[in-house]
Amino acid sequence: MTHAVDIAILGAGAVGQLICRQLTVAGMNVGFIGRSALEASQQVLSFTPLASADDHQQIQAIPYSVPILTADALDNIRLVIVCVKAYQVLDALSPLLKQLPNQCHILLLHNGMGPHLALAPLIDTQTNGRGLSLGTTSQGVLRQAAWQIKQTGQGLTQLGHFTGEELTEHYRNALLAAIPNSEWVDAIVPCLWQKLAVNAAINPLTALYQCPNGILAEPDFSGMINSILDELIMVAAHDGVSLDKSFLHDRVYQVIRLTAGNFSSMHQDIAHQRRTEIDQINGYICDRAQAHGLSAPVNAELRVRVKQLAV
Ligand code: KPL
Repeated sequence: MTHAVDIAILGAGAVGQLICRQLTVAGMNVGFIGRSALEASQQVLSFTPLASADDHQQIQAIPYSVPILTADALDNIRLVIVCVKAYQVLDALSPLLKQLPNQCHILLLHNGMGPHLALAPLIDTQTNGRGLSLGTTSQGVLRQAAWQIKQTGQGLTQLGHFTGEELTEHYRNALLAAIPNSEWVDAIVPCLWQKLAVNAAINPLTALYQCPNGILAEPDFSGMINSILDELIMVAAHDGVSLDKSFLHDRVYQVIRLTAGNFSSMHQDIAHQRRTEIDQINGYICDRAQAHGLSAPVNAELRVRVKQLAV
């Protein structure tokens, strides 16, 4: 017996495809929301798992197929996982809100912060029972071709409620069972700020200095990284989130060590002349500073410099 697809993924980038693979393997009925009615109704994807230390043979790519859903066929969807870039969230999701059933829950899973603030008022909790959860993942994954990804690292995934109706226990348990090293946290916003700190420190510096993450361990960068974190901690405190400097500092340097050979997503965006997420990373710190009548000059300068690179 085939079951109707009830989990939809919006955004078939590296993270979207990884989550899709993990939910498929766990037996969930998952599909991608297509960009046009002309797309195939099934898409063949390729997933290469992470090699373990005991794997002496070459790891084989695994082909599998997933339904592509059109925007007019979303009646059975109960959970949408949004994995597009942060700057695409509102444009991609807003037109779908009226097509999705009222009881459909939305989970945002992207780098950077910001879209949740604009989206929250659109999630009309009183009348339609919709809810919004947020998440962050540090799983390493590389997109090798349009529908081909390779897992490159393990990492923590944190999910939690933000506003409106809570995600039902059924879907919460399904997500936690499917995504390795994942947890449901009581307060997700501080977790997003912690991840933002990692991206705010690593991404613009690797993009500006055209280097892999590991180079940032050199002492030349420590003053800059400290200033980025100090401003972020000050702004987060005005947003009601208290962050510990030594914890954040350790976390940034741990990621620099663990991903030393990798090029950050912002470095890759610049290298491929794609739009970056600077507005949702260091830019978010500046925007929240401004909302509180403050300034974050170091993050503001990085925002300007990265934008200059992108033209
Ligand atoms: O998330 C990342 C990114 O590149 O966007 C880090 C953690 C910095 C790893 O490269």
